[in-house]
Amino acid sequence: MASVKVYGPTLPSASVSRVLACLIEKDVEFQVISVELSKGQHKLPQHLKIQPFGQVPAFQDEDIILFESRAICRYVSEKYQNQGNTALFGTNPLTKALIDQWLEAEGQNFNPPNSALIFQLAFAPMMELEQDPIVIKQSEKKLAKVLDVYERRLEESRYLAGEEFTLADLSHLPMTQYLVNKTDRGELITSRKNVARWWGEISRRDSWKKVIEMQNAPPRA
Ligand SMILES: N[C@@H](CCC(=O)N[C@@H](CS)C(=O)NCC(=O)O)C(=O)O
Repeated sequence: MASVKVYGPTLPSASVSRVLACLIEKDVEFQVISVELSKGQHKLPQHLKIQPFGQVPAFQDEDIILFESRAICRYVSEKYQNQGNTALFGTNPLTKALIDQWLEAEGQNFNPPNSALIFQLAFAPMMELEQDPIVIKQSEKKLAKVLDVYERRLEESRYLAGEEFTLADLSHLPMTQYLVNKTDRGELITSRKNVARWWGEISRRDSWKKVIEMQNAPPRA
């Protein structure tokens, strides 16, 4: 089997990390093709052909080209259904629907306030931009409400979509990692008993540890 290609930067990128974690869970061989954001390579015509919005990741499996990290993860899980973690995207219509439901919750409910908070607390200072205290307060409040829903859900089931680790959980890894490790608001996760237990379990998976190792590896020449 030829290896699939992920186009992404050497620096950590949440959307690229989501795809890499999925490929590792599914035991799919891959190579990362360097697209350096700092050099504007994601805006070059050759990259726009595979990611028309000028972002990373883009993904190639032989003659198939895809963008959007969550769509790539769904494709990888279906195409390589019988290898690696076979429960990742469910095995029947109901489990698939439950996984999709929580994947949507991640993209629509969790990610917007979480990304806004991370941008304000971690990236704005690095980029020497002024922080906006109103955005910080509102995002924290919104995220807390979302996590209260997660807390109730995770009281009744081990993982978001049921008793198995699935794409729904995996999709939360990159941005929760940022919240816990790159901001001083990790308590939003650790102060909620079931969310904290869930985060502990999913972040200790071998697949995620490998992604972190790749992120910490010295940049390629
Ligand atoms: N919804 C997209 C988001 C992609 C995205 O925001 N990528 C960031 C890196 S994590 C990027 O390319 N940023 C550079 C830019 O937008 O110019 C996905 O999940 O693939």
